[in-house]
Amino acid sequence: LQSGAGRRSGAQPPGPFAWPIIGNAAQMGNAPHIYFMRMAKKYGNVFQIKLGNQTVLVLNGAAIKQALVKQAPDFAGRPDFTSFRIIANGESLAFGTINDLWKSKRKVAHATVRSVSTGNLHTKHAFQNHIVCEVKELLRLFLDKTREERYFQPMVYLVVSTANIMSAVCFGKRYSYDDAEFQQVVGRNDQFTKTVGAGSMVDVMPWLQYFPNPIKSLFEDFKTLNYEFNIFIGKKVTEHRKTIESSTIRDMTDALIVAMDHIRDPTKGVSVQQDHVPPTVADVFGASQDTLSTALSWIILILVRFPEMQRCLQEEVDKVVDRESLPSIEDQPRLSYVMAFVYEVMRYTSFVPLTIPHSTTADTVIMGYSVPKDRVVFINQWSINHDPEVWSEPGAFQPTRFLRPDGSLNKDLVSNVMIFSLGKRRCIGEDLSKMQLFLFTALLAHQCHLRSDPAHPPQMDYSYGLTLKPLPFSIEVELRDDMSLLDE
Ligand code: HJJ
Repeated sequence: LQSGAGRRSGAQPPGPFAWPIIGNAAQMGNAPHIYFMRMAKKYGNVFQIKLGNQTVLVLNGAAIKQALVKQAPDFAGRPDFTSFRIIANGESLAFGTINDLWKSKRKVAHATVRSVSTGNLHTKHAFQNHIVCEVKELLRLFLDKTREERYFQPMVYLVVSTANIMSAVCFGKRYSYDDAEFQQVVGRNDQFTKTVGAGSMVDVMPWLQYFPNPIKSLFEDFKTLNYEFNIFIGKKVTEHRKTIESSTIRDMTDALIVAMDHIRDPTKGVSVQQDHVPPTVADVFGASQDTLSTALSWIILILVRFPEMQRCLQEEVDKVVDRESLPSIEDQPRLSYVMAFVYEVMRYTSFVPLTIPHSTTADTVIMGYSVPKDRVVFINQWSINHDPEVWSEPGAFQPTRFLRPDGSLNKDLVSNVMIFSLGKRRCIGEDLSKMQLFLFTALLAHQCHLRSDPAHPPQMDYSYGLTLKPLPFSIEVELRDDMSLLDE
């Protein structure tokens, strides 16, 4: 009756020897997902480690779908981490615990994100328009920087650029590249990502925040950035509430106000119902600008590192789109190589190597091992994207692995890439992200050549956090045509 995944109590998961006080923290080093790959080879897809005095269950490969999909309710919790309590004052949907109120809010958040992006043909075109406008601004800036400095670092501009796309969607406003307030709000993704990534020191050894040390100061910076981020979002929501007319929804904040004010927390009295809008806007705006700027920086890094990829992309885009128009969502079915490239960037970089940490909501059993309630669970997405049983040469960058012999996109194979998680906690921005990455890549290939600085060839190294960020690198940009569509 029972498979390996039954509910019968089983043995403790195996795992490496843990040192006193720090446990396995030192072995994880600055690439925990790689350490976990090694441990999975030795102990199997389910094993446990110790971080500080906390036991952490690590799931790899096939165990991930089993936990997040087949045993979804048991594995949908979030640990009560020190850093998670700071984000949106502990009201974040993405980092918060699961309950009935959470389920209603997630449903509304998901529907609202769709309603301003990929919901229907009309919203898709409005969203596309925001993206195209912002890519034009970005290319103008890239050309200016190339003229002024020749080689420049693109990362900060990519952050402002993706934040602007979501600012247009969320608030109906874009900011200039040198707006100091906006830079302050969106310019500290490194601190955010390092503090909330799986294995973050302050979460596994909370006592570190109580005496002077580098982890304490990182955490202090994290608190400041969240405080200022919340003020920025709070102001936006207040302005919107003052001027909203429910007959004309201007942007996502308006849409969320209309949709979320009906939601009641049954555990609270009528007079103390919270405003659910600010934390939801913070999650959508924060998550999209951090993850999409990271994705774009990897795309650009790979384009300059492998110039032949640029040529392949341009060849396909040139077959489908003429010089008098720009690539659009209608072209997507015929731009299979562009989509294959985007999927290969997601697979190869796996720039969200581990999901936001989960926790168990009940005593349970996975693959024959018993796991108690409230166990911290790390989900190693990297292990799926680099599994040699699934991918030939997983360490090689090969977009064509996703193409069928007739050149069409292999839909079955792309669904094996895991970067948006699975199950009850899966990303609500997946469709939005894929559309944005497709357009960005197609527009870049159609409009320009990118080259790296030969004095500083691009590295594939990264800094670890919730998202893996490439190390700083420099590029130059040249338009493909003198007659530019950018002037229109
Ligand atoms: C932020 C960067 C922030 C929030 C939210 C409230 C929802 C990469 C993966 C998921 C992203 C998860 C989410 C992040 C929320 C940021 C982000 C920043 C302040 C925030 C798996 O994003 O610098 O500040 O406050």
